[in-house]
Amino acid sequence: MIRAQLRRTLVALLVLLAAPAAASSAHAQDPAILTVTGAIEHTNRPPFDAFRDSLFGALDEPFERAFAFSRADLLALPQVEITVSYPNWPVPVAARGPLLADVLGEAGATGDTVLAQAVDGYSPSLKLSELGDAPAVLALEADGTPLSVGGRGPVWLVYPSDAKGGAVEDDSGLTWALFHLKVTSGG
Ligand SMILES: Nc1nc2c(c(=O)[nH]1)N[C@H]1C(S)=C(S)[C@@H](COP(=O)(O)O)O[C@H]1N2
Ligand SMILES: [Mo]
Repeated sequence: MIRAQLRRTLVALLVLLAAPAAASSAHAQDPAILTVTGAIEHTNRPPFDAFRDSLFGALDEPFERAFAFSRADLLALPQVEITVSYPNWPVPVAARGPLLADVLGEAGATGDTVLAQAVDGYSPSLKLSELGDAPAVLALEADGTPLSVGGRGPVWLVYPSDAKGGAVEDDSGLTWALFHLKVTSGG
């Protein structure tokens, strides 16, 4: 009687202990959707592999040091929402996700220049000092809807239209379908 009760209690305890472990190992199975490479202090994956890292290879972006983020990793960082409008947009957009600075911080980025590369090869270079205090968000969501691959996702780099000081004509530089941030110093 007492043994059976003890066994039930032990089973319940084990289930409780196992639950968080199961949840975090599920996260570990998530694919990387954004990889930071280059001048970074922290790494969480091996260097470029020509067979496995085929998009990096096709875009001629091999790397030694890399830190990969799953969607869950990006959602685990503080989320910021900025409402942004550009002259060529029909309506303002509320973009939500972690700050670029926080993602670069996680990877221990040491450089000031970031190549923001998309799956279609679009890859503008961004000088972090030019952004000043303006928030740059790695948006996972726009107007409450997750960004899809095929749309602006999986990640869309968004910063306000006046971020770099002068007037802008359009949203060039706001990389959609972003998958790679390459950090360099200077250049
Ligand atoms: N992945 C990706 N992001 C991109 C571009 C692109 O070609 N590919 N074009 C940029 C430019 S030049 C502009 S003006 C805006 C809007 O371009 P779009 O209308 O082609 O989205 O997206 C920016 N982000
Ligand atoms: Mo453009």
